[in-house]
Amino acid sequence: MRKKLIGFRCRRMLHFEPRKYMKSSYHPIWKGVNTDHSSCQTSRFRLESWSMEFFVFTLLPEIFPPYLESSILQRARQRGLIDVQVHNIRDWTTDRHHVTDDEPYGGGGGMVLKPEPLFSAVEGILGPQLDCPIILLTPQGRVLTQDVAAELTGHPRLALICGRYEGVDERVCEHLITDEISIGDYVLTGGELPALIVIDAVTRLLPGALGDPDGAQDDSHASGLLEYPHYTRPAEYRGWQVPEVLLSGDHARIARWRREQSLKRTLERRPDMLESAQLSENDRKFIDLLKNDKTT
Ligand code: 9WO
Repeated sequence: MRKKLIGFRCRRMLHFEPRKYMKSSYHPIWKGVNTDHSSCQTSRFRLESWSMEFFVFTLLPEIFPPYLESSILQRARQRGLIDVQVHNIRDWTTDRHHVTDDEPYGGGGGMVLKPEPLFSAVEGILGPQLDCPIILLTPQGRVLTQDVAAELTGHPRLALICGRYEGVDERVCEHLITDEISIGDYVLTGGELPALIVIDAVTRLLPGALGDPDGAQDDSHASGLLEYPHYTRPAEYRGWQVPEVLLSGDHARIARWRREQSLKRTLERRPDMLESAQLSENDRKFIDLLKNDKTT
C-alpha cells in the first residue's frame, strides 16, 4: 500500500486537495494545513499538481544548462513540473562596457556587484510587484535544510540571485532580497552552485518529480533519521555478503532491521538529529540498548 502521508508530525493537518492560489498573491491556500513550517521538522506535506517557476539571476548563465538538462531536473522540466529561466545580470547594464562590478567604498581589496543592473534585471523580469521570494545565496543566510526546501515548495515562483566578486552591494540585500539562504559554512566563488542545489532539493519534492508520487517521502531527512544501508545484487561480491535478513523475505523483520540501522547510524553520526526525530517507545528502547552497549 502506498503511504498517503509524508512524515508524521503534522498528520492532523494534511489534506488531499489540489493547490489553489489566492488572487493576486503568490501564497497558495493551504486549506487546513499548517503553513507555519517553523514548527515542523521534516517535509511532510502531500503536494498535488504542483508546478514551480525559478528565475535565476547570474553573471555566469552558462553554468546552468548542463545540470538542468540532466536526469531528474530535465524530466521535471519536460513534464512541466518546473520551469527555470536563467537571466544574465550583465544584459541589464546600460553603460558601453557592460560593467557589473565596482570598487568598494571605504577601500580594501576586491570588487562589489553593483546594485543597478541587479535591480533592473529582477524588476525587469519579475515586474514591479516582486511578489515572490527573492533569495540571495550567501554564507550569511539561513542554512538550507529539508524543512527549508519543503517550505520553498509552497511558492509557485522563486527568484534566485547569484552573487559574484567579493560580495553584493548591501542595498540589494536590504531592499531587494527577501530571503538569504546558505548551503553550508564554506565560501565559494559564487552563488551559482548553491542556486542549483536549491532548485534540485526543491524540485525532487514536487509530486511526480521522482516518478514515484511518494518517492521523496522515504528519504533520510524526511523521517528525521539517517537512511538505513542499501544493497542490490549480487548477494555476494568479493566475499562480502548482503545481510541475511534482506534475503529472508520476512517483511516485518526487514522493516525492523532497517529501522534499527537508521537509529544506529543516526546515533553514531548525527546524534543531534535524534533530539527532534519522531521516535516510538521501541525506538527509544533500542537506542538505550545501543548506548548501554557502548558504555559496557
Ligand atoms: C561571501 C562571504 C564570505 C564571508 C562572509 C560573508 C560572505 N558573503 C559572501 C557572499 O555573499 N558572497 C557572494 C556570493 C559574492 C562572492 C561569492 N559568493 C558566494 C556565495 N560565495 N559563497 C557563497 C555561498 C552561498 C551559499 N552557501 C554557501 C556559500
